[in-house]
Amino acid sequence: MNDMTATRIQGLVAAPFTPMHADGSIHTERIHEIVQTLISNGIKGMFVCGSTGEGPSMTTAERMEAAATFIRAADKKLKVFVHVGHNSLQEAQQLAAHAQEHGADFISATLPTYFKIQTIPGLIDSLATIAAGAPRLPLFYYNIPALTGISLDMVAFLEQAAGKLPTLAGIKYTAPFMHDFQACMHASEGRYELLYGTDEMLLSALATGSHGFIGSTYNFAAPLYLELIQAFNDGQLQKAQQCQLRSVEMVRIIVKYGGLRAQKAMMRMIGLDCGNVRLPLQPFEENEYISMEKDLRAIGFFDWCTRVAKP
Ligand code: MN9
Repeated sequence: MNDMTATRIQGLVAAPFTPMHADGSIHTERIHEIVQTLISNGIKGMFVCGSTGEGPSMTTAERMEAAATFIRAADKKLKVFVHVGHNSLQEAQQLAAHAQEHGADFISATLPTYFKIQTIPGLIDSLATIAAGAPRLPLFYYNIPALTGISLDMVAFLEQAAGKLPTLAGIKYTAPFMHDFQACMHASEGRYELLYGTDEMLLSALATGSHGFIGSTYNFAAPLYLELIQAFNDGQLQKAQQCQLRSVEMVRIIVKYGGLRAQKAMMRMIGLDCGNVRLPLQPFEENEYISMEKDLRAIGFFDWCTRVAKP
């Protein structure tokens, strides 16, 4: 482990939704309340402008404004990861520089998804271009093959990156390949930090020995996952399994209603309205809202969902 990675994340990092007004513009004033709610629900960090935050749908100026506002609102009480991935590596580099200048703790990046990277040296060189914008910030490569269509061998990447990417701290790993995730934890003499990103498989990741998790559902179901982690640490495997099953049932409902668009609507259900998704994601309709709320009630969601911090 190098100096850059000396502080390892223990616990949950939420990927907040970017709150939006009805016209799609960013609801900057709502960000403070979102951050306070994460803090009061035991969350350790935030991953801003990622998939959940609709970063790829935002302009560079909007991303900078949202990131700066989240960082200010966190006021050092949460670790802040700023996602800077962009189809233009130069824009990504500028986003990285902005994140460093505004006090982010980490940067993370996917790579361009239009012209996809084909080789590990190409991946390393592209990440180096982004990292040049923020030479003081640890960098996490964001591996999410289901969305990027990029699925290079992450073990080989970590083995080859050592020495070539001095700020590389690890990978935000969002894929169900648990054996590969575990191998990454031990690649390059265990130098790198692996943060797991498939919330409905958190228990499986715990079983591999991991202890840092980044995801969308920690925005609205943090108590459930904290109970899961506690049960696992106390050796109460059956209880941990029950908690995970609830998460699996919840994610099945989320998937039924279209994934991210449905999750953003769930924030309004818990009392912290983040508005609708913007195009190209399909706006959530009122009739879907009523029907999904009924489905969530049936699995007891409102008994173990996040409690909103009232100012
Ligand atoms: O990376 C998120 N993945 C996507 C994190 O956005 C594709 C996850 O937190 C999922 O939203 C979550 C529900 O499937 O596991």
